[in-house]
Amino acid sequence: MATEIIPIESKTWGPDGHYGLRSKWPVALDLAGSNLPCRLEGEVGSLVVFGDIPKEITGVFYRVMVDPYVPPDERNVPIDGDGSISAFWFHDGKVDMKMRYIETERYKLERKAGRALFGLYRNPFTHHPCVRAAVDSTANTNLVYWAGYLLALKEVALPYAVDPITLDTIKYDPFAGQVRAKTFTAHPKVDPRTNELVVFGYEATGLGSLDVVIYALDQDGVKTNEFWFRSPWCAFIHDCAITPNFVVLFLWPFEASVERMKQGKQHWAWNYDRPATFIVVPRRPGCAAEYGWKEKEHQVYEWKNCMPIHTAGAWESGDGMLYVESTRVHDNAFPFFPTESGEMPSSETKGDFVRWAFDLRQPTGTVIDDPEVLLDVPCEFPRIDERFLGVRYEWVFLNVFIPQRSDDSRNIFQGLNGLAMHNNNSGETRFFYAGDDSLCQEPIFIPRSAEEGDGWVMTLIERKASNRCEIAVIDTEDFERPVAIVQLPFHVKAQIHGNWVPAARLALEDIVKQDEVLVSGRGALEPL
Ligand code: V55
Ligand code: FE
Repeated sequence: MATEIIPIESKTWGPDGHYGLRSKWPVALDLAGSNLPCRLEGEVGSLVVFGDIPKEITGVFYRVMVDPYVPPDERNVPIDGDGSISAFWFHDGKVDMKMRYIETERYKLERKAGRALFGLYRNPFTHHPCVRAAVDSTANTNLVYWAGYLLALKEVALPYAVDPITLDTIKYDPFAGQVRAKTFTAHPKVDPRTNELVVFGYEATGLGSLDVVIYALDQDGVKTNEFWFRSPWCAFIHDCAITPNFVVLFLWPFEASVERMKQGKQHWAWNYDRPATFIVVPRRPGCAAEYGWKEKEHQVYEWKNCMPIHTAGAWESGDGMLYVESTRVHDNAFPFFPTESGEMPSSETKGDFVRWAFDLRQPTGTVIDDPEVLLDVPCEFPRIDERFLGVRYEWVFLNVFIPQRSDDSRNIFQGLNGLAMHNNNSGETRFFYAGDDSLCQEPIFIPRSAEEGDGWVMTLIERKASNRCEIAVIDTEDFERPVAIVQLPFHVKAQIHGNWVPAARLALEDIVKQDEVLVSGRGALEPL
């Protein structure tokens, strides 16, 4: 993170740390070591594969990383910086790779200027006056394929639509004219039963506003069930969960203040007096009536101060309970956004994976019971077999610190060096250890049969010693050992989120069968 200065000698070569020469890049943890700026655009056909990639794996693994194109402001935070896509095309046991920046307004303006014009994360008062009217999205958080577009998402703004094949940036705000919101979550959820994309936006009418909107987009991108309400304070609302009848928003105890932004400071400050808060919102009129809720009513539930970061899934019990599973950090997990007075989280901060229980018959404002701890290790990026999004599921896949390889502290600031596959019914957990000096990223799941959890899990692995990255393909029948390793010929920065899109959904199956190499340099694929 930009706030911590590292000794430059440990990361450079030459008798005096690159002979005493300095680059124009801020010396920051998110721009050094495994996070060195990558900024590569290009294509590699047929990556080296160890083992065998099952032939049934046909589609694209999309990932997005935060990779500032120009040296950022000294106070840059790790979640800011231009979004760059890595797309891995799996077909016939082979993998082709392509990397492109999302050509946001911000990226184009700064690239042209050759220097940073945007200042702090989500703080227009720190931007150069000539770019204050520009879209401030870096599109760096998630990639979701919907209505024929690859949506490059950043929660501060609306989506950028990207061509899923060429990775060309098509336009900003592809669903224009339907909802007056200025923001769109980086974690919309696909409801597999209704084939809708469930969306929310917060700070939705402008900087520091309390307005929140939820709605759905059908498979053609047409909006339904728009519903507006107000947040109890201007909170950081990153992830959500869906059930057939509800959306649950996760409010982190950060607080935005336009006054503080005007002073040239960060958008967010952690507030130890705020509880983690959950807003439960009906997805359609009348669907909460059986719990005694009035029309247009939503409920706010609270727990203690903590940071419930990413959700796995959620379900309704049928007798008035709603359960959501998420990772939880017991303190502020973003030390680059300390409190207003500069108080940082404890370096001993713990993390786990928990199940939150909400009794929908309880009134708004209820403080809920402590969640049940399902996995007591530092973990992040929980994902499930997403055909089960919204209903009770058995299997959770997540990025973890392998207990046997840990210092036993459960400290979240250790690197996550493996994956877990946890069974919610039996309580059994299986681990994949990425290896010494290696870190794992968010797993995605690819189904093989109709049975939940039968298939493969993929993750990007960083090999620190050789300064390279690989993709591990793991069969869920034999989780400890990958069936294939796909080697990248270089290192890419750790990425945040990604998704698997089967070739059938991209309507590419026939093309994929004909072409050995899918990179556009060989003329294989044109936009559909
Ligand atoms: C997160 C990441 C973001 C962001 C807000 O991991 C929250 C959480 C990469 O950008 O803007
Ligand atoms: Fe996220």
